[in-house]
Amino acid sequence: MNPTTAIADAAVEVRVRDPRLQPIADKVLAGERLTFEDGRVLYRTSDLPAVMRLADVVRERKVGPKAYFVHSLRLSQTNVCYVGCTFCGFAKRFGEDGVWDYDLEDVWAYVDQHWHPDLTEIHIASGHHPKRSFDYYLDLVRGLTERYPGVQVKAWTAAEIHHFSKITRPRLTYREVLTQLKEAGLVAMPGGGAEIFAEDVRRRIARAKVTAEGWLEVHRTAHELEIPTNATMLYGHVETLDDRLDHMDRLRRLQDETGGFLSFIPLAYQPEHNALAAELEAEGKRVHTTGVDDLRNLAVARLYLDNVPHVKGYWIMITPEHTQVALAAGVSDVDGTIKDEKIAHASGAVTEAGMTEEQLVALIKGAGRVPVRRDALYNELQVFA
Ligand code: V47
Repeated sequence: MNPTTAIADAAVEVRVRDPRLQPIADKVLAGERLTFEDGRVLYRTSDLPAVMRLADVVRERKVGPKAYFVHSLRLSQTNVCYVGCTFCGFAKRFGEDGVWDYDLEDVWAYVDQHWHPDLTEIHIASGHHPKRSFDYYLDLVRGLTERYPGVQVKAWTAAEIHHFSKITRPRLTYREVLTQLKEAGLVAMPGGGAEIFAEDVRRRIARAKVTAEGWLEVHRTAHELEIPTNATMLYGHVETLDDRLDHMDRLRRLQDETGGFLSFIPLAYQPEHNALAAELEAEGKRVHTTGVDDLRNLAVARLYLDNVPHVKGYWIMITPEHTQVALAAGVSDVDGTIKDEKIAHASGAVTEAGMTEEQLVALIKGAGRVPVRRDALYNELQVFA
């Protein structure tokens, strides 16, 4: 190991023990873009503290001392899904135990049951239902928007938008589907369904889902229609580190084109009650992501995705404790109250299904940051100075 090298600009100093990190640190401090090869070094260096510190510098430059959360409700109007992604423990078929499939009245009753006066976001993600028509989804968005004024509907992953396009006759384009959803009240889109873009992995874990190109095209179209979106990456299963970089690289290129991504959310694979977990178990490879991998992955994302405003630590999948530490590794957003998470918990997530605002504020303050309650579009609603 070379002697410690201090790299400084006017405001910050980052100590680097691995000499391979030195040119990368120089670039980060100069605000220059990192290459794929730089990403490989970041994923492999043993000097994780320096990687985290560099990511923290980038975060600080983007948002200062603030860390964001949203008062949000998760809504999955159904878990009926026939796509068969092997990492998923959430999907059910008709007639199976634990299946649900809400009519619109059930959706309103669900929201009423979980209602909170500070709620500003309903985040919807569900399954690819083989029988519901596109009109049902339009009525759902319209109904939520009319019934709960002030609440923003952030709905459906690109995979579901692709599904809506497939079920319409004559078939609607992504642009037509999104235009109609926007007219019905859709404000933003979540980032799910991205999984891993690399074709060989996608074929193994999400064979019948929208392709990587399709996912990116849906988001490109949403951005063109001024619907901001998020992006996720499912990691910690059978992908390689290069696959992760390739995934982020494709997102970075799209963001260069459109600027429509608000936030990037790495999703740590939850390895229980799903087919992939059983496959990995049989190969003796079923493991949960480690805290070190979670932190490194978030830090690399912050450094690589220089054009995305926020990196989100998803406490549901990496625990509130790791999320708090992640606020020192590039994370500027901790998602939100959520209240009733179903997808990760169907695959064994050990966290609660929701957190209170008080808990989130304490989590952020405990990391030395200023909590900011935001809406789905990152408008600041309350600063907890
Ligand atoms: O689309 C499914 C993933 C996503 C598992 O946009 C799994 O703000 C890990 O998209 N292990 C839903 N992941 C969650 C999601 C999300 C979460 C937080 C914030 C945002 C946002 C979006 O979860 C699915 C799928 O990609 N998923 N099963 C599993 N076993």
